Amino acid sequence: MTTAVAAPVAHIPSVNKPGYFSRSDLGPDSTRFFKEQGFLVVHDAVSPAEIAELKVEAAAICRGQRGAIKIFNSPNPVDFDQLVGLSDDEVLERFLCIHQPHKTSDIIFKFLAQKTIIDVVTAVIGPNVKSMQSMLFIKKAGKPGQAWHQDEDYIPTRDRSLLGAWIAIDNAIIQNGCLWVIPGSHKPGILWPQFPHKDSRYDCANMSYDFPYTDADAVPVEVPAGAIVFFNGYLLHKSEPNALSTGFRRALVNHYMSAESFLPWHHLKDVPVAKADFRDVVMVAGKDPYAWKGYEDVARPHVRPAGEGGCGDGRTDLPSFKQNPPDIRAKT
Ligand SMILES: O=C(O)CCC(=O)C(=O)O
Repeated sequence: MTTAVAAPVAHIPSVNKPGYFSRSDLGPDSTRFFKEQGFLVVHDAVSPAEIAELKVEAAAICRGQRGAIKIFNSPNPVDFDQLVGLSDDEVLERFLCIHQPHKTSDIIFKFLAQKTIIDVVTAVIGPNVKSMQSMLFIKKAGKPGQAWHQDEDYIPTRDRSLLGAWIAIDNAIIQNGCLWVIPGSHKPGILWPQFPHKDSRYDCANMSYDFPYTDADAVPVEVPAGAIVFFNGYLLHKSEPNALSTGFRRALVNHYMSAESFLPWHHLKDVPVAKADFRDVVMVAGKDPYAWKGYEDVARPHVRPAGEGGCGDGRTDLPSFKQNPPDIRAKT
């Protein structure tokens, strides 16, 4: 069983804060808010029983009870034998984030089509929606956050329809590393440059820079367990480290896009870029206009590199990076 102490909720904003809605208030106002600001919070979107189910499932996945998990950029899978005899908390502590858990867990798969998520994605994306990614963040006390980035840096759509649904499994507050967003930063539709930072507050994912906003424009998105934060794929967002001394800040993040758009992700050799369309996707609403192409089952769960022990890819600081910019075509 998981015994960690929950983060305090006392000052988490109520539904009265701009952008915070209850399930029953979803409608034109919440859709308009999302389109203008690029994010939206829905309180009580996931029941306490479902949250309890997710916590148990997270531990089972991290114990290897749902199948193999690969290590990013390594031929070796996670060695689950080393975890035998440890408590759930001790097992969970080993992981920052597992990508694609829906490929191995029926419970996580079910959450791709969670009711509130379907209500919101069909309102803001359109009637035909597919999902291509899930991520299970565990983020125990002391683990790093993620530097400023835009999700379309990683998952390109052709119509800017990418949307993340961030399900809070624990209360997420500033101290344990909640999300931060820059409201409205999705609107220009520009992907800002990135570099492989060496800032130990953040994991190995690249950091965006030279965007026309400052930290003063950022707002923390503190939410209680059971809330879902929805955010646009062009929205600049980050999370800080979990600075509490105990406990976890778990979240399940699913990504969605319009089924009308090709998904030029994981480009295949010999396929012209204009035809690239990753087909390991799950339809969650409406019809798939490309169903005739069929579906693939190629993505596998893998752990994300946290940066502890180094990222192994020439980490740098921004001034040095700018002095020695990479070839523009390879620029990250
Ligand atoms: O949950 C976090 O700490 C970061 C999540 C995030 O940045 C993302 O899902 O794109």
